[in-house]
Amino acid sequence: MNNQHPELFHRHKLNPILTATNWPYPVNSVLNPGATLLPDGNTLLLCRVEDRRGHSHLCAARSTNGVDGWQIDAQPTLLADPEHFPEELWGIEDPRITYVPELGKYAIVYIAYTSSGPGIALALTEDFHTFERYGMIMSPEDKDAALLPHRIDGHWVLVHRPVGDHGAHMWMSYSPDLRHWGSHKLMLEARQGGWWDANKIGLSPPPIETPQGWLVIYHGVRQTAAGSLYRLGLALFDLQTPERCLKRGNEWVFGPEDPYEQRGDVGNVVFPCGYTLAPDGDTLHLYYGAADTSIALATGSVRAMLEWLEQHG
Ligand code: BMA
Repeated sequence: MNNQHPELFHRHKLNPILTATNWPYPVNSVLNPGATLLPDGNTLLLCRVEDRRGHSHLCAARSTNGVDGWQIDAQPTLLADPEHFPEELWGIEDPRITYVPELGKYAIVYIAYTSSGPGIALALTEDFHTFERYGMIMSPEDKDAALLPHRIDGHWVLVHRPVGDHGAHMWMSYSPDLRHWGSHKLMLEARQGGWWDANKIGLSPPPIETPQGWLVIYHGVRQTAAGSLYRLGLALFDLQTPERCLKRGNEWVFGPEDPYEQRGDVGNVVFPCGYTLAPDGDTLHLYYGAADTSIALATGSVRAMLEWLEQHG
């Protein structure tokens, strides 16, 4: 480390843990994976895979330790289906996985790239082999979305990031049936001016439910003369009224520092879409896309993140 900041996340020494060369079929890049622990204890990553047309699909990789020995599906696991879902014309991207006990299923919230820009789509699955597609649930331009794992006051809750004339901020919307969404609430605004998270922010992995509140790892995008710089920050939200922000850190906690994060198809990007929580309930494995080219792993402690927010929030 070249500075004295307390580091909340520790990069795995095998990083990047997955690259295009690991894939069983020809691909350009692998990035931005959703993640979950399966009932057998294995880690499943649902990776965004970009082909040489520039279009993405999703492909599952499974590992017993969440680090190496990945078993990658021999074929794409979930392809865009523009014939039935014209909204998926230019591919599907950036999945966030939430296990929903009430349904006994995983909800996969992903980006459908339409001819009018990116919007948000939903699919449910029990096994990551067959999928129940709900199609698009938020129209463009909208990204960076995940479902909370249970209803609040009878309604499902979606975090998402619509883009408007006044910036790109995080919102929450509510639904009785996962299909019809309303009661939109502003959740967290991008800051302005010189801040690291000025003008454009978005959810990174799904919120983490803790006794203190929903712990949210979000990304901030800084525009510089050299291009965009994607970094991560922390915020905490009320358990019962999840759009209510309790604390927000002023400083970023993770950013592109290693060569595989700084160089690639889109340099200076760390972009997590998923995590797994170890059986100790504290050790977090954060899986992130590095420079839109490969997949990397960093570990952290939920307790340490909450303590950091106490001091820096
Ligand atoms: C965001 C998303 C991510 C991507 C990032 C950097 O807007 O498209 O998929 O990793 O830009 O290119």
